[in-house]
Formats: sequence, structure tokens, C-alpha cells
Amino acid sequence: MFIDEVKILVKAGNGGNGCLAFRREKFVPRGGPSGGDGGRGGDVTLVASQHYNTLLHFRFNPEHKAQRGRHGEGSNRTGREGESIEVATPVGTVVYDAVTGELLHDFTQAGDRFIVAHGGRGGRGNARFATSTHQAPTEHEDGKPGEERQLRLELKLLADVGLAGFPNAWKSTLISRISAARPKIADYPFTTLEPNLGVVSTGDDRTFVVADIPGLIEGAHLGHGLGVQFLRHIERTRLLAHLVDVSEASGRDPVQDFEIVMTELASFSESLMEKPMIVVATKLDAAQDPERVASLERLAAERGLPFYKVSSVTGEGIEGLKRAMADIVLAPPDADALHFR
Ligand SMILES: Nc1nc2c(ncn2[C@@H]2O[C@H](COP(=O)(O)OP(=O)(O)OP(=O)(O)O)[C@@H](O)[C@H]2O)c(=O)[nH]1
Ligand SMILES: [Mg+2]
Repeated sequence: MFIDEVKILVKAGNGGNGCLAFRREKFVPRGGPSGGDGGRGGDVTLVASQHYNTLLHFRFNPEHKAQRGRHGEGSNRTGREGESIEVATPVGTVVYDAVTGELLHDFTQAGDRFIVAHGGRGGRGNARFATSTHQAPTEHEDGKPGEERQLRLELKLLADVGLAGFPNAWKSTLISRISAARPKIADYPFTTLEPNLGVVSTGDDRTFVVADIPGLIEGAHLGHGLGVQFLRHIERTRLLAHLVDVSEASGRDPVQDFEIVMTELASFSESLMEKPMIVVATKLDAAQDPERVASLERLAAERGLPFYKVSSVTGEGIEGLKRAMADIVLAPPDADALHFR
């Protein structure tokens, strides 16, 4: 199961109360105040870990509480601090306050840490209130409550190449051909309901990751089809491969398909529009009318986008497409000038 959004509750430990006490000892008249401070409550910290790829573990465990601080005691004994807890979350998790919607943190690297709930401060014991003119204070404080928060965690997959296109456009076929991923492939729309990642090996010890996501249709940003929420998984990629079915079987016009998908990408975010993009004409074997391919190729040329043609039936173009993607995403970052538009 792929879980990419969860709500969790985090509660830091309350601070322990300060103590009210006076020293009472034989031969020590008026021993003075001796109430110790309460201990601090524990924090709840989220830590990015590579051992998790989904948010599934939160589904079964949506509440995380740190220990409270112990109360202060007489004889100036400070209460023990509450133990803090660390909660693992996958790299790529974005944390929001579920109530205000505020973005709290974005985990981009393994080991990255962020305190999501701070423990409460311990209250001061009465010993701390003593002054030269106020030698028998009875003031003492309660500990402060630990922070409690509802969080919304969102997982953005970290892939290098994102696949975009209509349903049935060849997206899952592509990752099944160039990686070990085996997503479901079928000739009906919306076969893919959840994103799949495929790790592609280039044969020279280098790898890159491709994200296959559900297909887009006209009006996806209005919730048509499976909507556009899956596009967040390709927001951080370095390259978008826009797949267009050029076969007659689609019953649509390739150029129009291309424009519709572009509109949906644009309505989702500016950053998607600015990403380097390549255009891939798919199911070449089943395009009887060569004009269907040529019109798409002209459109790509007009927009200055690299163009590829592939078929999984004949195998044509697949190796070349894989190499082209590798060259772009594995190029050193300073070669990032590959903004085609
Ligand atoms: N003629 C032809 N058909 C192909 C080719 N490659 C894949 N198909 C067929 O196209 C259909 C759709 O392929 P998928 O890879 O599942 O498409 P998708 O883009 O992942 O679709 P969704 O997950 O529904 O968005 C399947 O029925 C494949 O058998 C090809 O090269 N030529
Ligand atoms: Mg699919």
C-alpha cells in the first residue's frame, strides 16, 4: 500500500511542577526554602530516515508522546527531565500544522531532524523565590504544558524523472521496460492508481529514479479522473518526460493531448512548467498515419523540446530514450542550464 498523506498527533512532555518545601532539621532553625524545580518535559523530534519509503507506519501509530518531567522535590532536588522521543519519517516528507496549514519543515536529507513539539519547562520550586527580604517564600510554579500538535505529513517522492501524460500513454510500460519495477499495465485508463518508482541502471554503475504516476485528463485540476494531487510527486524531479500516445487507438489527436496535459501541469504549479521536458511519442508501431507523429514532432521543435519516438512492440527507441534521460539527470548540477525554454 502506498500512503502519501497522514495526520498524526504529537505531544511533548509537560514540565514537572516546582516544589514547596522548607528545610526542617534539628539544630537548623528556620532552615529556609528547599523546594526544587520541576524537570523539563521531553521533546518530540521527527528524523528523516532512508529505511522508510511510505508513511504507512504512521497509519497504525498516529500518536507520539514524549515523557513528562518529574516534579521537583524537597531538599532542593530538581525533578528528572522527561525523555524525548524520535520518530522516523521517510526522506521527502513535508510537515504541516494540520490546523493552521503552516509549513513547518521539509525533510530533504537522511538524518535531517526537526523538533515538532517542545517539552514544557519545569516550574520553579520555592527555593528560587527567596530573596534577602523574602526569606520564607511559598511561591512555586506548576510546570508548563508540553506542546501538542496535529500534524499533516505529506510525502513527495524523490525521483529524477517524472512521467506525465494521459491514461494509457505508456507511462507504466516505460518503467517496466527500463527498470525492475513491475507496475500493472492494461489497456484501460487509470490502471495506475498510486505512484510507482523505478530505479534505472545505466550499465556504468550509475542509477536514476523514474516516477510513474496516474494519468491526467482534461479538467484534472477540477478533480476529473484521479485529479492532480499526484503531480506533487513529480514536482521535485529534474526532468519531465511527457508521453503522448500517437496511435490511432487513442481516438484523440496527439497535439491536442499534449496541450491538455500542459494546461493541467500549469494549473498545478509554475515550477512544473519551468522544468526541463522531453516529448516522447509512444506506440509508434500503431500509428498508421505518419502525420500524427510528424505534427507532434513539429510542436516539440517549435517549443525547443527534445523529441523521441518509441514502441514497446518493436523495441524501437527505448534504449535511446533511457540514455537521453540519464544524460540529462546525471549531468553535473552546473550543467543544469538544460532549461529548454
Ligand atoms: N500498440 C502498442 N501498444 C502498447 C505499446 N506499449 C504499451 N501498449 C499498450 O498500451 C496500454 C497502456 O499502457 P500503460 O503503460 O499501462 O499506460 P499508462 O500510461 O501507465 O496508463 P495509466 O496507468 O492508466 O495512466 C497497454 O494496454 C499496453 O499493452 C506499444 O508500444 N504499442
Ligand atoms: Mg500506468
